[in-house]
Amino acid sequence: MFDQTVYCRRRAVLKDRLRNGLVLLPGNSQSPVNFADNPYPFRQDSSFLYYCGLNQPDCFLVIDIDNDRETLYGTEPSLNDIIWTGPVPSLGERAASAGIHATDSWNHLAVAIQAAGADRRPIHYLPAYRPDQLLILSGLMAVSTERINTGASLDFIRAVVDQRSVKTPDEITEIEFALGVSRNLFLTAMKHRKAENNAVSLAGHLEGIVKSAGCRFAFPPILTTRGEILHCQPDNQPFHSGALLLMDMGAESREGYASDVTRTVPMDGHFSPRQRAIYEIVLAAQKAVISQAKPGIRFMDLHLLAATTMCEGLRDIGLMRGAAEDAVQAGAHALFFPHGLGHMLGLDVHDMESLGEDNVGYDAETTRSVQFGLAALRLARRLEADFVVTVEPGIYFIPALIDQWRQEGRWSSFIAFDKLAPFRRFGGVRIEDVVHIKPEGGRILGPVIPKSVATVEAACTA
Ligand SMILES: [Mn+2]
Repeated sequence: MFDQTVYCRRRAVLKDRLRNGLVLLPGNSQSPVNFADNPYPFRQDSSFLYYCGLNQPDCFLVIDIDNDRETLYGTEPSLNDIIWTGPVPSLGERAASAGIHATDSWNHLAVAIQAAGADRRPIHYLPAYRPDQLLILSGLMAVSTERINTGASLDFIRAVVDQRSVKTPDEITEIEFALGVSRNLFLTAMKHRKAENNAVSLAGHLEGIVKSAGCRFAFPPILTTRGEILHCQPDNQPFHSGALLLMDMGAESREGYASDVTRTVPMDGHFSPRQRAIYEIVLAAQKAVISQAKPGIRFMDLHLLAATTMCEGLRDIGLMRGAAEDAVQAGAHALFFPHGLGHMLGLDVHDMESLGEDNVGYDAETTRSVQFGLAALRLARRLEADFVVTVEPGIYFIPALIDQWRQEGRWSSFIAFDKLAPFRRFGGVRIEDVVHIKPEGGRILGPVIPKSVATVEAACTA
């Protein structure tokens, strides 16, 4: 964890912002696989990590703003715990490492919350996303599990979003560490893609790299020669030779910071002319966006810039026609680019998504479009200095979508449907980097991972 002063400062900012009431911050519990003593790997709640850095299960932080008191609730290790798991720090020692001076038994938590409720003081909590959190909060607040999340505090959500959106140098260092591990993943995958030759084997090979670095995957990796299936699940079917291998993955640092990179590489080591043409269009869009990214610009406008750049490229190779701006305005580009340009990244790969995508990526000025494609954009609001976002345009050939639009005659003035037949087994290309928004512009974080046609081909044939 970071130095305790980091967490004290973050909590002080939160208290200033919320001004009064009781703040509830439950940590996560172990999640059983098939019985309680056989849990999934533990992952702490990201907001809990942000405000106190403690990475043990079954902790609950209560901040009493009115009385300026912070209390960590939990259970003292028993003799039995020590017999089975060895010496563990006491609750007080854990709290002290986060700059928290009071601790209390989990059994007293309900009483403290009920007392605040009886005094009609505001009780702030975030929406729960795990069933056990939902049950705990529901019990403590005496509100049904169906209604508990509707009572989540919007003031608290907004305060957390404002704080966590702006990354400090310590956090950037963590993200860059994760990206360093991710670079090893990509170089290894480029080298061993043929020897492993299916997603399950390749993922297993890569997981060893992540674990040896003391990390984990920030999300299940996507490794597929069917890139047009956006979240293709790994299987043991051989990769298609001659196809493009789309790899979207990232390590998570030991402190919980994510990384998220996508590269698309030729299985055979060299791009075919058709693959290269599409690849260069996506790359041009990604570079155009990164060169324009800076504080004050709306991410929605960067998404539209990516779409326009790709429509121009597709027009140049005969797959689209007409003015690119008109095609984008109509939404015709979404046949090839049906997802959003990117998202915030931090302690979560889709940072703070559990607080509600609209609370993170949209605001009073920028509301969500209902247009197919644009509606999937997770982040649209104006960027600010020290935001960290992904930039991940892509072009896909999705036969079911092409067939449906063609049948409906949808945007046939912009799309050359008769030229798409040779692309039905093309798959997709996506190129993604993590970008730090600095006052002077966007900076790609982490060490360089091969991206140009020449460097990708070199890494794939080394
Ligand atoms: Mn991403």
